[in-house]
Amino acid sequence: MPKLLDSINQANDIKKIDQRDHDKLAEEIRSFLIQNVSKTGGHLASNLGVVELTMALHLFLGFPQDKLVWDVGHQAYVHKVLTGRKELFSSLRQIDGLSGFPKREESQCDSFDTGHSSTAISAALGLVKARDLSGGSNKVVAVLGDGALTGGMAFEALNNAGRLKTNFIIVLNDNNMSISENVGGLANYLGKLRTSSGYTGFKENMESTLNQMPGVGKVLVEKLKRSKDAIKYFMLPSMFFEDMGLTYIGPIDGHNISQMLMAFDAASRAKKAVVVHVITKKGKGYQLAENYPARFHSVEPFDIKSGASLREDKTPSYTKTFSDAMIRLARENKKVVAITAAMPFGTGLYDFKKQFPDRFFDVGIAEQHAVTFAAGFAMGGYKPVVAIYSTFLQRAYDQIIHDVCINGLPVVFAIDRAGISGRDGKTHQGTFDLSFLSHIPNLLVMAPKNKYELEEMLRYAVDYNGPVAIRYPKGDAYTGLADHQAPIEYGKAEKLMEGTDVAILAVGSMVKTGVEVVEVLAAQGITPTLINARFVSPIDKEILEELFEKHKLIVTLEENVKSGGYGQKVADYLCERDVRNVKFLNISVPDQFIEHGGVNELHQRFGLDPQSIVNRIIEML
Ligand SMILES: Cc1ncc(C[n+]2csc(CCOP(=O)(O)OP(=O)(O)O)c2C)c(N)n1
Repeated sequence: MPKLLDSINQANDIKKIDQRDHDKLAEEIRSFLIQNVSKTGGHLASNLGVVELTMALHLFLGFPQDKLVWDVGHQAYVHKVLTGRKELFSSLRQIDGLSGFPKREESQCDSFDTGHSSTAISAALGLVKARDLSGGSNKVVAVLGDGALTGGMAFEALNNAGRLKTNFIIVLNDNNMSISENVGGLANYLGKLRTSSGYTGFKENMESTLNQMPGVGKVLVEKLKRSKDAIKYFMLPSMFFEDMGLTYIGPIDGHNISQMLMAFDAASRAKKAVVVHVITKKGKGYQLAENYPARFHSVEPFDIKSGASLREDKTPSYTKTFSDAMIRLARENKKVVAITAAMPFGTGLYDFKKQFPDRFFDVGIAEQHAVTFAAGFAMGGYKPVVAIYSTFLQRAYDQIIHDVCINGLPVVFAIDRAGISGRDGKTHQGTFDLSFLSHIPNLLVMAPKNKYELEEMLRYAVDYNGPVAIRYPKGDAYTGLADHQAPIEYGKAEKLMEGTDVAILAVGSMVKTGVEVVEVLAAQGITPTLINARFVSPIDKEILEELFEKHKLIVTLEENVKSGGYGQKVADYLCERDVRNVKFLNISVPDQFIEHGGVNELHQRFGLDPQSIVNRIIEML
């Protein structure tokens, strides 16, 4: 029998499927997702959870005229399947292949490029206003998860949407999970809503029950209606949204398409912003993902039967190094506390949480708050270590400056996934942190070359009486450079090899590449000096003076965009000192957004692999 999915080849094709076949189509989509993601890796559990929700939205909306904005966007795979991209799934997250996130370049049906959390309501509200001002009549829907609702921007947008006098639908996809369990007062509140019969349900039941009471019923209903607000306060937990000026509909079973269609239809009649609260099950339909939704949030290729990853890293990663080091430091120093913004697993703080539950703080997807919360903690005499991925720390730029650095507070930023992080693509590459951190006064910025140096830097940072940022990449931290372990000294680089003619200064992850470059050059009779920069702020001017004297070419290597990076700082010093007889080569990430792909492939594409670097050095010489 032909598969239903075979007849879905472009947007809106789902409307041709008989309603009685919807469940079967949902099943086919789930199986399609599991098969494909098991081969390519990707976000699985969230997508399995939104199969019926996405189908209902596609039955309700018309593409591309209607606008659907996915929050984060990691759960847009089903949307991609339903908009003519199913044939591309074998290339999901591969270089030049299908992106794992919404992308307008890929399809007219993607309304907004996303990857970071809690932006959907704001973006969609902008689309609503643009529609209204230009006299349009298209529908606009934002879909966000309960995790995303812990982000401050979502509240700012709700606050703004409360004044709206035209239609805007906000679907709250509540699966009771962020990547890990959702945290905080809001999660508790949603828990209450989930178990309530719901505002609409309650109202209807109440009215029909009372109306049936002979004599008094109708009068009572009218009275109750007039004093609706008073009653709602006591009886209806949905008041949070209602009081902000939004209509609340729910909770609705997010795996029941006809119920959702009724809710969307009702929601579309309101001349205001409406929150439709749907309850879904993360990982639905794949038992392992239902049981372990956090593990199956984002996966490497895996074996479907056992769930085992097919690409398990055997070598110690920087994340694991950080994880172990934090536990040691916390044992030694009672003032060390750890903060994460909804990423206890990703950042490696999960073990810390288990051992020191009172000193571990998951603040939700709230990077800005995490940083200022850390500032307060430091002001109160503690040593907060805030572990955030490079790309998500972008959000907290002002908090780093205004709350931490202006106050000169001893907050440690442990910045994971720095540099080219790979398959999540342009919204997730950590290629800007050196630029947005190394110009901030008072802030030390460091990058370790390997596992041992990360441990040393963390120790140094915890002892240091001021703000420190340490950035390190995803992946292998055992870089084979264990012999070089000079103690960390304020602002001092580390000389790894002494040579002539060429001096290579490498930052963090690029030190290993530097060693490989030196090996290739040595085979060609060139013996460079190799420096591990260690500090990107402040830079080691003393060592630069020495290098300027003895070398003809200075080369900097870093996994950061060129603008504002380490290389430009060195070049600036070179100009400042008016050094004329030394050439300069800046090897860095180009000033552009880097798409998804394997880290090595992307390094090669952008000239950050050893051979490309060797070629450029030889060219310069
Ligand atoms: C600013 C930011 N911080 C962290 C993340 C990492 N992240 C991706 S998805 C996710 C959880 C989202 O939870 P929810 O919105 O409930 O969606 P679900 O996956 O449960 O469907 C997190 C923390 C992010 N994308 N953006």
